[in-house]
Amino acid sequence: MTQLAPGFLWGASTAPHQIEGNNLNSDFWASEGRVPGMERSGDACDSYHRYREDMRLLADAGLGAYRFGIEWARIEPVPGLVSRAELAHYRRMIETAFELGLTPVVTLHHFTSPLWFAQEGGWMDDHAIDRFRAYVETVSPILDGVEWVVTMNEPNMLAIMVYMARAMQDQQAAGEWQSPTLDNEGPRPALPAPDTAIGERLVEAHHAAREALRERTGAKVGWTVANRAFVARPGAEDKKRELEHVWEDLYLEAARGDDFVGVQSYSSQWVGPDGIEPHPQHPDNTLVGTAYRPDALGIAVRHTSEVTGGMPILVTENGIATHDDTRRIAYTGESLEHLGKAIADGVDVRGYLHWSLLDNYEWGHWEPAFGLVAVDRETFERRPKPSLAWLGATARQGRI
Ligand code: IFM
Repeated sequence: MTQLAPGFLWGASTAPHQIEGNNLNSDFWASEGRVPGMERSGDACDSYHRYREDMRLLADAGLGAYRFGIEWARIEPVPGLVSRAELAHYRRMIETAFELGLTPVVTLHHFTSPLWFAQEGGWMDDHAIDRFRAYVETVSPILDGVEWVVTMNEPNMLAIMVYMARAMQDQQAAGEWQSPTLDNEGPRPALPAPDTAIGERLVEAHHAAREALRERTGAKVGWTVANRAFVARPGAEDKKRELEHVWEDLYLEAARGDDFVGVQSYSSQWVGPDGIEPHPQHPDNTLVGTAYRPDALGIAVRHTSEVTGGMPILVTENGIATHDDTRRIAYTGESLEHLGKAIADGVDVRGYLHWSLLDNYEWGHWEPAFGLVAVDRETFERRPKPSLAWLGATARQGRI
């Protein structure tokens, strides 16, 4: 058993576009209507209106932290026009979290941008950094009292999304949409690795946002990185290091100087001399096609700690896409065992936030169910699964 430090955060994560519904002014909403094979987010889980109910479920289960996001496209629906009503909406969310005894972990950018920003040229446009920094400055006042702020979610996956969006625009990519968060190995065509030039631009944006937040808030600032938990076959260590650089280390190195780094882990991937090995079809594979690998979380936090020089880590996402909640509990329990061992070995982990609180919109797909709570998509009724109470009980033990 590993005893956890007092104040260790236990909770769950969400993202605005995936749960709020009707994110009408965002780039992703626009692409949902255009790209074949993409399901629409629509009303999503209607969390824009039902956030109090969501937070209450979490608090009542005994969990103490909630990661949610602010949607840039709502705050600034057209360039320079700030919606005071939307700022007030997100401030109400933060205050609701305080009122319910939840520590808010607030993400400022989770894959989606305003449509106008994308049309202007997106992240590679000359104005991108100034635009993002201005948005961060605009939301800073409503972050009063918030201790944990994530500037950007999974910049490494965002780099792939931005690249894919450009390729689709240039008609270079044909065929059906497939979210980059779905497994890219196996029978599907391989995803491009994160584009390094886009990645470097996102690093610049993160550093600009960090500076703006430090000047205006007392929050701990960091960003979250999707971890592939690469494991080398004998003789493939160099290949693994090469892949790690492009997939995650570029982003982890850029986190040095932050107050914390977010680790997001779901599965692991073998690396052979020729690169990432597709893993075979298997009945244990998850609904997003990834292998069942709860050991990934241990690999991810150890690697992150090594590359960042022992920075404080928040597990900002870990979970499994399955309709079988018993399997979710088994996966999460095993993941936590690996996390506990890493903590016992000295990795500085400050919290565990499960992905996700709700069954939500998985970037073009509704089938993958990551939630501790099911949501009726017509009535929006929330139906907590046994895993919610299980995670709450685990949290109350204060040890792993
Ligand atoms: O749903 C996503 C989330 O938006 C980013 N991290 C991975 C999750 C599951 O694929």
